[in-house]
Amino acid sequence: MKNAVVVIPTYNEIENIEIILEKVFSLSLNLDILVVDDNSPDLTHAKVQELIDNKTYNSSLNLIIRQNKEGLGKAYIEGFKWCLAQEYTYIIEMDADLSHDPKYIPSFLENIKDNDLVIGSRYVKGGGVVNWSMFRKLISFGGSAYSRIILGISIKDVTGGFKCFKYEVLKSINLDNIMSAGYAFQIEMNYRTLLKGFKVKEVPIVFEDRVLGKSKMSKKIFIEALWNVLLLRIHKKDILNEK
Ligand SMILES: Nc1nc2c(ncn2[C@@H]2O[C@H](COP(=O)(O)OP(=O)(O)O)[C@@H](O)[C@H]2O)c(=O)[nH]1
Ligand SMILES: [Mg+2]
Repeated sequence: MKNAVVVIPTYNEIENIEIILEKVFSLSLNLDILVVDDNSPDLTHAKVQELIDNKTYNSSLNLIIRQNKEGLGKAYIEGFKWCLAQEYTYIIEMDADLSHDPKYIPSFLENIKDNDLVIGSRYVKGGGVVNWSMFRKLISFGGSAYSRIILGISIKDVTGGFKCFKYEVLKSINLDNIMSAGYAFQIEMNYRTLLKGFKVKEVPIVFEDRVLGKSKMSKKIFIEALWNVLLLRIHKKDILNEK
């Protein structure tokens, strides 16, 4: 088994990609990185390919280019399948836009030893949000509360995208059955992890809104999340019986 990999989905992150890669690799933690790009028109993937070709990070940097923009969930599923095939013990998810500070990765890797999923959480003691609009705070906090109530779970930050899975968790979830393409993906992965009986821990992170590039949040993604939480609850039994 290999050690740990950080999966970073990208869509038009040309201003951020080099900075985030440098920050993660400068932790010197024996981590690999997989960038999953949905054929970004701003050529984020070409920048990554250039760094691979120049061997800037030896062989630690990897890239998957997908044909079309299909949402963060689909990008992660393809990335996770690659990580499982490569047999990484720990698989970390992280945004490219510098909202997730890599300085928390050591605490994730420490906590994952006794847990199966570690979630970087804005809503536990010590966590927080910096520079987000009132509107985004409301969607995020409200979305977590809504999911908690409908799904009957106790995770405080259900929608966050900075987390660390053990290999066994991703291996046990049937990734082809994931319904959510947008940000509901995060909720769905948490729910499926809990239903499998795995141990989940939240560790505090301070999330900072992006300075460069644009958010891909949309009304469609928001509605999918509301709807899919209900679908997940309705299909709870099927998910429990899934192989
Ligand atoms: N590959 C891929 N990445 C995406 C897609 N949508 C968003 N992302 C990436 O997912 C991460 C989170 O997206 P972002 O727009 O920052 O979401 P926000 O922080 O909730 O506003 C960023 O790294 C995006 O580039 C997509 O459709 N495909
Ligand atoms: Mg963001």
